[in-house]
Amino acid sequence: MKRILYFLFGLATAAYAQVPPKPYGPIPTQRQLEWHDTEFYGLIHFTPTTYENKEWGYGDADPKIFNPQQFSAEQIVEAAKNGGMRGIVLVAKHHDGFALWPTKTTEYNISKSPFRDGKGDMVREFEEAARKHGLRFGIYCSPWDRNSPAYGSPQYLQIYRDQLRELYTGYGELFMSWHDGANGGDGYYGGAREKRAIDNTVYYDWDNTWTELTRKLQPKANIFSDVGWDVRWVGNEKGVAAETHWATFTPQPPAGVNHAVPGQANYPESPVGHRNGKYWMPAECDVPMRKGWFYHPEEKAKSPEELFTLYLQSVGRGAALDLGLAPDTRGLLDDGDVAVLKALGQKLALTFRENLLRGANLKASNVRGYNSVYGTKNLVDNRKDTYWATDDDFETPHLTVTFNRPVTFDIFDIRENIRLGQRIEKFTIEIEEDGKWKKIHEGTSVGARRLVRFGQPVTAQKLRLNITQCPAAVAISELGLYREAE
Ligand code: FUL
Ligand code: CA
Repeated sequence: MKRILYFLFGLATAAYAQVPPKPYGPIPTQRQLEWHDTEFYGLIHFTPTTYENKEWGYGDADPKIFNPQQFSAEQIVEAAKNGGMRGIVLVAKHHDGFALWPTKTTEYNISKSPFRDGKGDMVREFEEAARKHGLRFGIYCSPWDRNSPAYGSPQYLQIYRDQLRELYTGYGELFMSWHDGANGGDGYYGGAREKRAIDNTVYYDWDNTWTELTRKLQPKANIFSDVGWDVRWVGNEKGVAAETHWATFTPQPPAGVNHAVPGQANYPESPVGHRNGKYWMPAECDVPMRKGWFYHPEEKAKSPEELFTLYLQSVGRGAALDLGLAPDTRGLLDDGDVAVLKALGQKLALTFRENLLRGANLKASNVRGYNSVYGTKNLVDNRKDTYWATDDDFETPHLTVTFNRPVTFDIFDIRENIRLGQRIEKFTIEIEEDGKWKKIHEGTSVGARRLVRFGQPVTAQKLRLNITQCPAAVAISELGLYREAE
């Protein structure tokens, strides 16, 4: 009898030990998971507006001024790649309405410019360069169009949708469809030169555009806007998420509308998100590398150090960094910008080259079902699908790290297995000093990634991670300890 009981108990634990933790709250789709992996990408603004030295073209610039004689998508994409970016979003049409591809939808397009004798397609050139260098490609097609005579009428919506259709069908798989909330105002509008107001809660009919076009033609494209369907705007153009960043969010529809629409949601909560929000809708942190989104000769690039800090405050908070790149009138990135990107890329690569935790002893206070499938070795195998998990009733475990000898570090890296949702709410990091535990950090949300910068080098032989608040079993994919490169 006893043996049978033991046997049954054994079977039950073995079965339980195979069961992964249940997801907590909303979880990312496959397309969002791939977006999280992209982490850091670029946003390129280059239109006749560049030649006017403006930020918002009025829509009346002569296409003849768009004459980038040395244009090289290769140079720009390579610089982005050297900077550590994994994707490029091209502004295929900005508010000025000038299309960078030979569209059938408007005369106001690249074929009317001297570029490649009117036979050029810049969307194609960027797309090809991006794919050649292994970067993902996405597009931004501005809904506001200050050139179109039809803007403001129902006819324009048709034009805008046709533009999206051309972009969605002509340039391979897109990882993002970027839409901004800038809406209406004054413009050229085919010569009318007037102010046109639209009701952005209904005019663009986003539900149908995104359901009928984007989802069908580009199922891998993450829809971005201030309240996009996949990725939300962080609510500032500084490139930073809040210290606590929840990937979950509940958009609040404006009064009288039953769905939230872009251009409406400058919520104070956008940088933080909503704990236990209704949707998985992580933040994108966009910021130009220079002061403006377009190139202006008098402005200069942020330093590699500033950009590295922005990386820590965006990617390092479980969001993504979208860095604006501005080609100059030659059609190239400024040499100084190229050098800054190279320095940034080197700093990122050198900093994260060697995970000091590899080779250390990692001992957890609990491992799910005593099963090595969920053991701590998963924390340093450089794979997101393998993870350390605890039993369901074990929500506040700790993990003790012991090195052979004292090590010096200043960056801590932790990633949750977000396939199971965002779980951790609070954690602390301690080091052993003179035989006693000393707290060196208190943190909150983790999600896709949390990078902790200690501000000064810390030397220790023993370190402890305490998960102090978590509503479910812990599921951590990766841990790292690094030394910031000069
Ligand atoms: C905003 C636009 O109004 C700016 O011009 C720029 O394109 C920025 C990235 O998005 O909504
Ligand atoms: Ca892993």
